Amino acid sequence: MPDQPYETLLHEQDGGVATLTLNRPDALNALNRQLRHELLMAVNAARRDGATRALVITGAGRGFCAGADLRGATAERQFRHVLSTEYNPLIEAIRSLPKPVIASVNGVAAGAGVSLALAADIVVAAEDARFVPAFNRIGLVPDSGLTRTLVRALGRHRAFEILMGERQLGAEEAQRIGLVAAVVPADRLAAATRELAQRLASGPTRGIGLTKRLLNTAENASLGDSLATEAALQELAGRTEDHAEGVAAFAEKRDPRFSGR
Ligand code: T3D
Repeated sequence: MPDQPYETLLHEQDGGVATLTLNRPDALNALNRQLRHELLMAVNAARRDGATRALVITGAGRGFCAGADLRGATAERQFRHVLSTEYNPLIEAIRSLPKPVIASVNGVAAGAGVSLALAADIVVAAEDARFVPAFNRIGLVPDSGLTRTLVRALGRHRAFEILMGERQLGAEEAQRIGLVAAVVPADRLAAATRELAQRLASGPTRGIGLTKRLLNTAENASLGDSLATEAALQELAGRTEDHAEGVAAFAEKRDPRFSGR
């Protein structure tokens, strides 16, 4: 594979960490068809690549992602088709990726850019990052999973207030309400993201992937179904080399060295 197989996306591999940088900075990394396609290809490539044990998504320049590319937008757009075939598969690919996904929000996230950031498993943001739902400012409804994410995280009243853009949602408030895990000075974002990603990439990858599956299931499941799925996936996690290594490390009073197997 060439070093840079994409045109609107930069791919960087550092040990077990793959970083995808949305690279249309002049448009604040707005999602045109090509970027949507390349992002989906890259997430699927990370799924297949056994060496990748954590995925970072970030933006080039001063923005994370301004949502759908509005340049040349017309009323004739096929919204349902584009959402079903491009945005939704991307969100599902991120949520179901059996590896941790970190959104490193380096500036403004708007519209589907907010949905993209919050589809990640953990969000780290620069102090000057902001989350602008933006949909209703152009007469659209939230999409790419944002209504579900916000209602579950915040309840419907707060979700409504945020979706109406009643106030700017800055990084610190996003952290306070639980959407963002950490807020760091802009010049520390890359390093803080790298540290977190490397830590996650050296974890028990299969167990982490199974944990994601459990969280996805738990969002909809009854207690009985959750308990049964936990038991079934524990059977899988309990047979990994990383579980054996974790137990051995405990007995030997040392840090575990997880291989991801
Ligand atoms: O059709 C479908 O794909 C359906 C799916 C829809 C999902 C959605 O995401 S709908 C929501 C779409 N996004 C927006 O409505 C956000 C539009 N942008 C903004 O509101 C503002 O740009 C921001 C709040 C994000 C940032 O504001 P600010 O003042 O920091 O930057 P700016 O000056 O507005 O933008 C900088 C440049 O980026 C500017 O280009 P220029 O004039 O310097 O050449 C601007 O046009 C460009 N840009 C920003 N957002 C977009 C964009 N270009 C294309 N598409 C954008 N979404």
